Amino acid sequence: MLIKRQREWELPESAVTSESFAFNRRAALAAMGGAVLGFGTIGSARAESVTKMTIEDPGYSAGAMRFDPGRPMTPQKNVERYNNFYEFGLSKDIWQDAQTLPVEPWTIRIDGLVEKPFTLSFDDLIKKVKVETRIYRHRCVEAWAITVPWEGFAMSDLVKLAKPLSSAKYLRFTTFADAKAMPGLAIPFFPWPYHEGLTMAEATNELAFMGTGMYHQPMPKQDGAPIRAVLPWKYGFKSAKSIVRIEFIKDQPETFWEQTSPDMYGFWANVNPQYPTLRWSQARERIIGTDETVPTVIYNGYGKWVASLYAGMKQDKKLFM
Ligand SMILES: Nc1nc2c(c(=O)[nH]1)N[C@H]1C(S)=C(S)[C@@H](COP(=O)(O)O)O[C@H]1N2
Ligand SMILES: [Mo]
Repeated sequence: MLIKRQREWELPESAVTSESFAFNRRAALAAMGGAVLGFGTIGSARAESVTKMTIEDPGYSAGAMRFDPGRPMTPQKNVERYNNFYEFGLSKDIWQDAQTLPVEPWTIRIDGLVEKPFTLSFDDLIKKVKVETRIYRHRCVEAWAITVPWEGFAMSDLVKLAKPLSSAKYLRFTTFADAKAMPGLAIPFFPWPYHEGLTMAEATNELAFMGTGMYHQPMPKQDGAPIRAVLPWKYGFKSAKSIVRIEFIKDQPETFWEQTSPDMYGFWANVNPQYPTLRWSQARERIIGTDETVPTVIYNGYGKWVASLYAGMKQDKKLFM
């Protein structure tokens, strides 16, 4: 059931001002030729040095490097202690609170326009797919970025298992929601549970991934245990965490963020530095774990794999917000 919500609501002031403040401060420092400071405002783990990723690193095969991120991996600790998971609150520092997420047993409901709706356990699902490592860049709409060695499987494997009917044109993902475990559900203006969507073509694109772990370990709760979407060419909010249901549907689903803030966050949300949000630029991104910002690239640099998905479409703001 949808709780009454405020359609004009945008990201909390704290989240946004921290971003614009960081950039302004950086620009000011650069202009003064000043020393580089860490952005100490949101958690200190971020200031740690970055691990240099090379193909020789133990455990990461050439396969994992198939989509060469071209950047060092973000230290594990930074990825695990700087999160967006609004079910646990609006701060980035929810990793401890998220430990109440009950992940065992975990079941996923597959329904809608499929041959036969079914529910399967996470443990059964993982036996039916080919688990691999992929190192991807992740670009949040708030203009920060991480590079993560995910473990998981191709989203297309899941689509195959689901046996969608030809009438299915979209997928709708729903996240676990239990007010007992998740204090954020008490924030009334959000249309809980968190829900997101993709076209079938997007979900079966080679890049679309279901994450079940990172850094050779099971997915931490705060990062979306036990299973989440990983869609590296889109803003991070498309990658729903802790998924409990996948519906195959005919019409484009309205997403959590479209319902919350339709002027800011759209269905497509493909990364593009040319389209600012209403409130901040998308031209650059801040690399978590460093004090660097770098230019943002269209489709987060994954255009080679995904640009063709949008070839017939109007290349306007809608596609990139
Ligand atoms: N269920 C759920 N999924 C979510 C979110 C959320 O608040 N709830 N935040 C999204 C956003 S905005 C981002 S940037 C990524 C963050 O993933 P990370 O914390 O593992 O880096 O998760 C996405 N998936
Ligand atoms: Mo995000």
